[in-house]
Amino acid sequence: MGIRIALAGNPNCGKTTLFNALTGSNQFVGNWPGVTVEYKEGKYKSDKEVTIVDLPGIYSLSPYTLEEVVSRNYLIDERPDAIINVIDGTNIERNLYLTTQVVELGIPVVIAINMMDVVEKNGDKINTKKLAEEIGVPVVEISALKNRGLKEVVSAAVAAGKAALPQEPKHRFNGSVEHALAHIEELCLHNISDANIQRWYSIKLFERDEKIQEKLGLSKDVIDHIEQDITSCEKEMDDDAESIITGERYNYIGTIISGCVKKANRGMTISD
Ligand code: BGO
Repeated sequence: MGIRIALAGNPNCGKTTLFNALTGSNQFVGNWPGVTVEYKEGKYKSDKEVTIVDLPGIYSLSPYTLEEVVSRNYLIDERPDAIINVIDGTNIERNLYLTTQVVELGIPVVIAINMMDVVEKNGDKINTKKLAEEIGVPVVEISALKNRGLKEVVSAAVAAGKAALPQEPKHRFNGSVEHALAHIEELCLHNISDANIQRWYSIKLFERDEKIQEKLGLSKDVIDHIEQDITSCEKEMDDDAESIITGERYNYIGTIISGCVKKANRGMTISD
């Protein structure tokens, strides 16, 4: 049985370089139905049972750009067997913002920290073991350009996909957000066919994502109920729902970075 692995990551993280290295000349390039965003699919050159899908480069799974909508629709509708979340190792902090969202989809994720050749040249240190523990998914160091770690990352993704055990995201929001999310799940998500994706949907509904309200076909009554949960949380936290979620993601990333990444001191030192 074939395995489908999607590559997801920020623009410029090296996704195209990785995709080309994995698929060689076995690629198909097209457009997503109805939109001009490019679509790339190819067979993994060392195992034709493995299909690699290159998703558009994105910073978030929000509904604000065409690329974001195409990528997230692919992930939630097509449900690949696993996701390789490609991260630019020289810019981990910014790249982890997408990671915090991708791990909520309930699809097995493997993080590929790319550009390790540059990270090492810069003298920076990334504690990948700790990073894997903190986020709750396997982490593999790679260099797409130097062909390093590529077999390892595909093997990890194939294993995760075959095991079909989506990792439970480690991150939890503030108590009052979690309370609202639990209410939202109970109200309208308990009977969707794939239970693993409930958390992601509940967060999107908390953020008042209209595309998701529509997709789930929620009645006005249900939307009004959800609105009560959101506004009471907003009052309690004195902020709007989207900013609450974004702020908490950045706080979480801050703690991960301070525990797992050590940048070499490249600042000027003044000596006598
Ligand atoms: C240019 N290591 C290094 N050192 N560079 C890498 C690696 C890696 O592991 N992986 C990718 N790159 P894309 P998206 C470039 O094109 O795959 C480089 O958007 C240049 N081009 O070669 O395009 C890669 O698909 C001139 O760099 O990313 C590319 O995710 C000077 O990262 C860039 C320097 O990779 C983005 C670099 C004319």
